[in-house]
Amino acid sequence: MAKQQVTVPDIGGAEAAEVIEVLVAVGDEVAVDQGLIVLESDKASMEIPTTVAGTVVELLVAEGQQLAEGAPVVVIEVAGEPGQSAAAEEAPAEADTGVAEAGAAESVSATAAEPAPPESGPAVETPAAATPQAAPPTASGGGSGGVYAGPAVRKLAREFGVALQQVSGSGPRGRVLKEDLQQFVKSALSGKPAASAGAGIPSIPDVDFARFGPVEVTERSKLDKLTAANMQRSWLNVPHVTQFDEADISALEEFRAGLKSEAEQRGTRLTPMPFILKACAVALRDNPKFRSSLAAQGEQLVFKDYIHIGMAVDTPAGLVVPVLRDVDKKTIWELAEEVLVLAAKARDRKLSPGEMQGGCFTISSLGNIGGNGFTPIVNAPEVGILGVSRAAIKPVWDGQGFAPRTLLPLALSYDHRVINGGDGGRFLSRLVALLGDIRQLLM
Ligand code: CAO
Repeated sequence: MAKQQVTVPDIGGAEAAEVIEVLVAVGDEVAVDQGLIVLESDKASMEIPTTVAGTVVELLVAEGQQLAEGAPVVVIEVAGEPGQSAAAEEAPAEADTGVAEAGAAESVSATAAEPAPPESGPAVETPAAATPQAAPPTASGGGSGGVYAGPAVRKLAREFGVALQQVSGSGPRGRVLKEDLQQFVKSALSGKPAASAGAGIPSIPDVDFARFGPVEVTERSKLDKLTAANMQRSWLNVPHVTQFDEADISALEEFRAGLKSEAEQRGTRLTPMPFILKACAVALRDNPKFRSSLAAQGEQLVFKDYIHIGMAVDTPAGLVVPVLRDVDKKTIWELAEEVLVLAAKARDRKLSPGEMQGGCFTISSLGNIGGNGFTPIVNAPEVGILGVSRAAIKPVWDGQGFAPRTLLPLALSYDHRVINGGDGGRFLSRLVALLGDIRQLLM
């Protein structure tokens, strides 16, 4: 089998460029156009592809080396029948075949072409044959494996000594952008916690509202500021989808009304919330993805074998989310009591940190306040949240006429990285069925 040496093509006028990533190893099978190394000059980073297919038998470069046009990169034992395998040989009109003897190996270099600017174009774009490519962001190398980032960002991270896993990426598919890295370094230097992903987005400028009329300025509570940061982090990181439906809770409401005096005797209050919690527990049991969380930079899903549900509570100090544990194992009366206790504790600011941790899913009910729908923000790293609005009696066609039914509007938001529309539809339909016929909660 013939051996051929692949050399560095014209790299867009740069005298020399640094090898910032070696993409192949000895023994690797490579196809035509597959990237061999990533070079970075002052102007651009570019992937140097092979013009021949075969097996890498010699690696002639190392990271950190400066390479100029014509420098040898690898020796490839060409695949296929001798004499007919090299793409460069078969397309001499397109490729600069500038063949030179290098030991037993012929030398081929990639076509001279203007390198694209770094980080341009989608990472999956098919490269033009035998042309230095603007290097796509990779998820390997540089001690930051699993992180999606371009070579320029990787280089900068190396220079700063930053492990890219620590940086939240605000680019497409969570890619770490230069701005994310800059923000991370800035935060680290200032001693403040790293800003949320999206640090690269333009900020909204401060406006002097007093120019337009009298104003009053107040300091925001710690809780308010924490909630704001959490909301922004979730909103920027999680691709949200929200699905809507209405549950016919006429029978549930009748049942609940019948239990009013028993609730009084027990010294408690029975709102729709315990039933909604129980219905969610059954739907979560049956749809495990809704009780999962992403881990290892999106490489893994952690499925939780417990059903703890957070409940958003509106308090004068701000929003808090206590977590009811093992909802699937508790009775409606136990849940009713726990809702009252946790809501009271939340309003009195008596919740311990432990009582606000460990949720798999959240319910946010504005049923006592009003509105017929809203799109709740997922409480990341959870992947789903149910928004409950105010039930109302509406005419519903029963096949013969319109009948008054009590309908409860539900909005299910979820993380589309984990849950697709089918999963979401199944979860919500199950909830609607469970709340429409609460006997099913026993099954
Ligand atoms: N439709 C119609 N009525 C409803 C209802 C609904 N979906 N949900 C509750 N109600 C009724 C209750 O039945 C109760 O009336 P009765 O005593 O006559 O039965 C009344 O509204 C008040 O209920 P409640 O709010 O005190 O109790 P709850 O169990 O429904 O909810 C809690 C508890 C803590 C979730 C709620 O008080 C709360 O704080 N909700 C706000 C959550 C929030 O802010 N979410 C937004 C987060 S994002 O900013």
